[in-house]
Amino acid sequence: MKLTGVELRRISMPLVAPFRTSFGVESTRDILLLRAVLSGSSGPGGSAGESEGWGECVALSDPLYSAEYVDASVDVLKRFMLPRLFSREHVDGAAVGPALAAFKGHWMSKAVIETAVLDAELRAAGRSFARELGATRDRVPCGVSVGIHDSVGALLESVEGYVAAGYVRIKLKIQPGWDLAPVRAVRERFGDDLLIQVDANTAYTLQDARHLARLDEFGLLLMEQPLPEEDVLGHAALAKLIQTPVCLDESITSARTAAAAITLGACSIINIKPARVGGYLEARRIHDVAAANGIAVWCGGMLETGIGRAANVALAALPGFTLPGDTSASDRYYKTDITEPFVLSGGHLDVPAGPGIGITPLPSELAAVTTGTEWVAG
Ligand code: NPQ
Ligand code: MG
Repeated sequence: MKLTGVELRRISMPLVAPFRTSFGVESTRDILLLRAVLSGSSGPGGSAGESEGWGECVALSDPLYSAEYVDASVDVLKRFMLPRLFSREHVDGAAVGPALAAFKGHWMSKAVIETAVLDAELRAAGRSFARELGATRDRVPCGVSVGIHDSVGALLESVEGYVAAGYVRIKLKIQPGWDLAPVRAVRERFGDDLLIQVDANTAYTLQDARHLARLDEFGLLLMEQPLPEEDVLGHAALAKLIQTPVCLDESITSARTAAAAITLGACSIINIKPARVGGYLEARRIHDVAAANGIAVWCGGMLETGIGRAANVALAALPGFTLPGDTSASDRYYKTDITEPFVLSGGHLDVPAGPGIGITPLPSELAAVTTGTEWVAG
């Protein structure tokens, strides 16, 4: 197959409520979607030898979660990544990572093009993304990420709604000044059986170890990324000082960094976000490394639309994903999704089973949120 062109489409998606984390608050997601067109395909899904696939770039508007941001993604794709792929006579999903390996970082940009090419390839072959990755389940249990609220009362009201909706695990965003009180309140209100974890998005330092140990009494599943991205050794030290299992998110950018973090004792659980590690194929390698080391993994989320969500749900169906992920239903974030919505049923989402990622944007919903499109010809 040859990559003949790519459509870069920007959409603006209003969130049902502002989402606040330790690094900022956002009420609208400005998202880059990528539609890859490949020729020379054969198989049930390919019409006239042409096939297309979709990917969603999870980069945020500002470089606050990680160094990446959405305008930079457009730039690096157009200027460096797409030309390199267009110059190849043969491109398929497995070839994208190696072809782009010389470019440092830019994991989210690498992930979006790899995913779109994989989707196109698998659609043409009539094979599902979930099967291709090695999924062993047809539905996955779902957790929800709950932002920092203005008051504990408002937080309890939000959590109440998510528990009523059926979410099997609650993740509370924390930061200095918003940690012990909200966690205690949620634990007291909903009882010891509720699965609760916290995510600090790098807001603490090792000096806070004694304070963070005060969360031990609440029986949390895990504490996600309390320290800076580069502070892997700090996490290893912290893990010895607290009872709550340490989980890494931002620090894990590849199977190699995952192996190092595990060896150093910096984490006993990993949040796998495919886009943060350059794509679903590297995500699967991290899953494999973790499984071989007895490390549990779960699938993170970046407030994806149905396009990104479909692929995440497929990954979350792999056997090593033994903890519920941030694979929430569409209505957790958006009143109207750009795909058929993902709806929670008994706390689970179904894994799409159709060819490729198994879902495509609905033309009218997509048009309604589109702020710009650009065709990049190969
Ligand atoms: C995390 N995601 O696990 C991220 C952080 C994140 C679901 O908690 C707008 C504002 C978009 C804040 C996407 C979840 C965001 C955001 C992701 C935070 O760390
Ligand atoms: Mg996180």
